[in-house]
Amino acid sequence: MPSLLLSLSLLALGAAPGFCITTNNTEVDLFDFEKQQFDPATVAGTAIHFDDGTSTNTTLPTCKAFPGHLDWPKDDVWHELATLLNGTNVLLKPAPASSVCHNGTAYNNYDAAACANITEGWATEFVRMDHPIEPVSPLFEGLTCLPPTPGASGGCTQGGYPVYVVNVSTAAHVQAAVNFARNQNVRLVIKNTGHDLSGKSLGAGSLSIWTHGLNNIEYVGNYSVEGYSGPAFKVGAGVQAKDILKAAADRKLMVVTGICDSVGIPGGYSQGGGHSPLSSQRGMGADQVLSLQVVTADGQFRTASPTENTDLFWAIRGGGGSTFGVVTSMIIKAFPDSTTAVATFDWGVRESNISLDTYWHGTASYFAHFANFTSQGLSGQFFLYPQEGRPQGADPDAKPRTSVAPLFGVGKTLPQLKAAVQPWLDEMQSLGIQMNTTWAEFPSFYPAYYSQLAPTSLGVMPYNMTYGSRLIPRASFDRATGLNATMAAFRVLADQGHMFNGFQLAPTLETGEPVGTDGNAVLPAWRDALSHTIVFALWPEDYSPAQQMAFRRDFATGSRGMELLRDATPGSGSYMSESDRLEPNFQEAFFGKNYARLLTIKQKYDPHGVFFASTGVGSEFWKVHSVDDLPTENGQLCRV
Ligand SMILES: Cc1cc2nc3c(=O)[nH]c(=O)nc-3n(C[C@H](O)[C@H](O)[C@H](O)COP(=O)(O)OP(=O)(O)OC[C@H]3O[C@@H](n4cnc5c(N)ncnc54)[C@H](O)[C@@H]3O)c2cc1C
Ligand SMILES: *[C@@H]1O[C@H](CO)[C@@H](O)[C@H](O)[C@H]1NC(C)=O
Ligand SMILES: *[C@@H]1O[C@H](CO)[C@@H](O)[C@H](O)[C@H]1NC(C)=O
Ligand SMILES: *[C@@H]1O[C@H](CO)[C@@H](O)[C@H](O)[C@H]1NC(C)=O
Ligand SMILES: *[C@@H]1O[C@H](CO)[C@@H](O)[C@H](O)[C@H]1NC(C)=O
Ligand SMILES: *[C@@H]1O[C@H](CO)[C@@H](O)[C@H](O)[C@H]1NC(C)=O
Ligand SMILES: *[C@@H]1O[C@H](CO)[C@@H](O)[C@H](O)[C@H]1NC(C)=O
Ligand SMILES: *[C@@H]1O[C@H](CO)[C@@H](O)[C@H](O)[C@H]1NC(C)=O
Ligand SMILES: *[C@@H]1O[C@H](CO)[C@@H](O)[C@H](O)[C@H]1NC(C)=O
Ligand SMILES: *[C@@H]1O[C@H](CO)[C@@H](O)[C@H](O)[C@H]1NC(C)=O
Ligand SMILES: *[C@@H]1O[C@H](CO)[C@@H](O)[C@H](O)[C@H]1NC(C)=O
Ligand SMILES: *[C@@H]1O[C@H](CO)[C@@H](O)[C@H](O)[C@H]1NC(C)=O
Ligand SMILES: CC(=O)N[C@H]1CO[C@H](CO)[C@@H](O)[C@@H]1O
Repeated sequence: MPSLLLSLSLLALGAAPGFCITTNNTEVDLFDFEKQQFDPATVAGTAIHFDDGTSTNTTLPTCKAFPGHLDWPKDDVWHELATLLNGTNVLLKPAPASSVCHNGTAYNNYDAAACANITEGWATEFVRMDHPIEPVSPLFEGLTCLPPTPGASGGCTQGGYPVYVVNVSTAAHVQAAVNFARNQNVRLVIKNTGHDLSGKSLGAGSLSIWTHGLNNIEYVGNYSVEGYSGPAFKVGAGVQAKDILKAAADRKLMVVTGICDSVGIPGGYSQGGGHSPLSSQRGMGADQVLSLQVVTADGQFRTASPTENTDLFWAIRGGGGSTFGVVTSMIIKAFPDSTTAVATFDWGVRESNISLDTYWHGTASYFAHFANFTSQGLSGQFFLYPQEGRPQGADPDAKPRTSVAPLFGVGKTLPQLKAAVQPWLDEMQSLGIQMNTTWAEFPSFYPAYYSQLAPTSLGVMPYNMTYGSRLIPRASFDRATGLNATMAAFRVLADQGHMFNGFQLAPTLETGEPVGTDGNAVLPAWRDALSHTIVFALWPEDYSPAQQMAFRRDFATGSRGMELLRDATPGSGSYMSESDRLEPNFQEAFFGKNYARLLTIKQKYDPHGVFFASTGVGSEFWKVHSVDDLPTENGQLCRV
């Protein structure tokens, strides 16, 4: 019987799916912290009662409650919440970190030594990563409480920071916060690491759910579900890239994370998309998710998977954070570790002693090879500096430089990586461009990653900087079609002094293989992209709010700003997690053809608008009435 022999030999090789120990989401236990849930019956009649859908009042309040207004919950109601949360250090009322730098404020906590510490550490991670409310982008808070550095205004107020924080350590805490915010009409935000580049982990007059403490990681062995069979990890909502990279490396595995090791994986990263040095081989962060647990706006703790709450499962994987619910954990794919080669390349007008035109021919040559590089599984990061040391404003003497830092050849030896890029190196040589180049090979991915990407240094974004991004599709880097137009656009932007930080990757559906019958909600433009390119623009520090807005609008939509890249990439989009809050037609740019379906799912699971994220799904129905009309979270949230 040949067929039996065949299957026996396959089993002997361990190749038959399902033969080795496999699990699926019905077999993976919840984390202990997820088993601690509120029973709706026990909290009926309290401030955190569940939404049983029986309310007959269809008139929704126009605005969220606001401190100082009559509708803001009284102290005894907050006290009731604290009691129901049943623990010390659960309901917090945190002051901004820099409040210690300001004498005579309502916080009354001026402390010169503590201020010196905050001031010194301000640009590093330590101030904000373990802080309940400090964000990576203070600009979107409203800059109401800064350490005494140039550009800082005096005084200190709560501004766009949340007022209360639930420091969650159980699913019950999450349920309580969601129910309380819904019942009391209080604005709800979620902070994980605070990396969001549009201030979406902030909100004036809000209650914040702080997920940083949910850092459990469990290896669940071989996981099997239609569309995936292989190793997997279950990760709590607070797990950061550095934690899971290490846990995976310890098991000779790799996982998809970004280039910054402090970004939270199940938070904004996996929910907004998630690009990675592994993306040309394994797709997006959202493609890794096999199943997840989430507390929805009605307070219910749910599983979303290919077989349960499938619409929610589709939407959360790419539809954006703080929109459909609070994720408490995800099960994500892992892959066998492999030899990894890395390289860096630098060339510049001054450094390589070449003409400006030669520089741009070389830079065009680099982009023209992205299709070939990514088809060989290479991913990379590049920087285009308009002029070293003087990034601000137009400069006729600009001496641009490009730095590829690094190019990853995951699964490649050094000779293989060299061979993969040799045609491009030959072209650079024939153009007469001398580059500084480094090469290295590592036995596994983890040391290769850290050889290039330092444990994160970037702790705070400059306050005088705006940015926008664009996904560059294949045709726009193809010499036969759009490359000239793309390079012309790049050049006009660089000539104005704008710096670029871009990524080379091809996270196609075939590489990502998301589970579920209809894939996931990742912006479709990602699937045809060869690059996600971010462009940064700095305004003079003494600009008034009106001047800032004029500058930012001009960059976002003026004819010499990001419009140039939109014109060079017709039909493409922009990565919501590293984007401009002023992006025009954000629904199309960040969600593409998925928008209508995402909005339907949003309205199904969150009919009362408990969750809100600026530029998120459904955000067009709301407006933050910010101080100075700047695009910040420093103001009351109202329906429009
Ligand atoms: C220095 C730096 C480097 C970066 N590098 C990369 C990169 O290489 N690749 C990449 O793709 N992106 C990168 N990003 C962007 C990053 O992915 C986004 O900022 C992402 O939103 C961060 O998610 P977070 O959960 O860590 O951050 P947060 O700011 O805490 O949260 C981001 C958003 O998700 C929501 N959210 C958080 N947790 C949950 C939850 N459990 N349930 C529901 N909603 C939640 C928040 O409310 C907020 O709207 C980088 C950002 C920075 C600042
Ligand atoms: C998972 O599957 C692989 C390949 O089928 C096998 O080598 C490995 O031992 C399995 N691991 C576990 C924990 O079952
Ligand atoms: C219905 O809700 C609105 C908005 O919150 C409120 O003003 C009104 O009093 C409510 N009506 C009833 C009958 O409760
Ligand atoms: C409150 O916490 C205490 C101590 O952790 C625990 O014994 C008790 O059961 C908790 N009560 C409720 C209602 O969760
Ligand atoms: C948040 O909760 C955790 C777990 O209970 C606790 O260890 C930590 O100290 C709390 N953080 C703050 C700032 O209170
Ligand atoms: C803080 O302000 C108070 C009142 O204005 C003043 O008396 C005190 O000297 C100030 N402290 C410092 C350290 O400046
Ligand atoms: C600030 O204080 C923290 C904790 O107290 C400490 O770990 C850190 O090193 C200090 N930083 C500086 C710059 O002094
Ligand atoms: C998951 O495992 C359960 C229990 O073994 C089984 O009944 C179910 O069919 C499996 N589901 C999938 C999608 O494999
Ligand atoms: C290479 O590095 C050297 C030393 O840092 C520097 O002087 C030179 O300008 C660099 N050349 C290029 C092309 O980057
Ligand atoms: C730079 O190039 C020019 C002409 O190509 C040459 O004359 C000059 O010597 C070079 N300078 C250096 C420092 O190499
Ligand atoms: C990439 O370029 C090399 C060298 O020109 C070529 O041999 C290879 O076929 C190309 N690969 C793809 C997928 O185009
Ligand atoms: C792009 O520009 C080059 C020279 O600048 C020209 O030879 C080529 O034909 C152009 N390609 C297209 C598709 O227009
Ligand atoms: C106030 C502020 O953030 N200023 C920054 C403006 O941008 C430059 C260039 O990144 C920074 O060096 C300044 O700190």
